[in-house]
Amino acid sequence: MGMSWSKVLQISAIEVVVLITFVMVVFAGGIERVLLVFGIAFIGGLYLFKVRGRPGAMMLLVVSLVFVLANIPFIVPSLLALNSPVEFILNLLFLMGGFGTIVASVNLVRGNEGVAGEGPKRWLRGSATVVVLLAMISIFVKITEEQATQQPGDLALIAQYTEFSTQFLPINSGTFIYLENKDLFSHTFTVEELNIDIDLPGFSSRRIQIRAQPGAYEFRCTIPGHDTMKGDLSVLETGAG
Ligand SMILES: [Cu+2]
Repeated sequence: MGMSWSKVLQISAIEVVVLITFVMVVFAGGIERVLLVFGIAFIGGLYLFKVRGRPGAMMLLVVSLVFVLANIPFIVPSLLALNSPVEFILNLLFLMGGFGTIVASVNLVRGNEGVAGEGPKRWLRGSATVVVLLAMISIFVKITEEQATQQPGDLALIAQYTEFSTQFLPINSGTFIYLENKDLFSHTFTVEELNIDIDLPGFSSRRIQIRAQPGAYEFRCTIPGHDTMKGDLSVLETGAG
């Protein structure tokens, strides 16, 4: 069929939004390589669409369906992290971009004009409004939320690049732990035996006091795919608290 790139990009504008989001997230760091595979598949789909038309649209549809389904376990916790605008807005764009790609691809497969069609246009306007509204709410929540700061005597545990800064946390009962997430996506600090389950949205900090009987406990992050984020929490003796 053959089409100019500008025409391809024009009628599949949402794919371009998704690709730009990819690039942003990859540069922000800490994102799994799987995303790159999706990025390449998207570009492949765009190219196939340029040279062959409909088969490319089918490929874009399949890739965007798999993309949205595969990302739901990661996106859902992030969408609950309203108090972390960077994470929240990026994931919202991800989700909307994914859905938008599905809408546009379906339209292309049916032989219509992709994003240029009336349905996708309405969808785009609607979701843009939703993103802007939710982004404003998220920023408001962030501004009004108190961030924890590290106090003298606190034991610090930093989450960065989907790793905890240490795998051994020897504490006395009553010790405060200062938790900081330096990634732009969510982690948790979870100690099941002690009923501790702290959400750490992207770029957030928390401070918690741990009171427990002496013993060995396991702390970990419960986000899917973060199985390596775990360590030993040893409570050495019962403190004055
Ligand atoms: Cu994690």
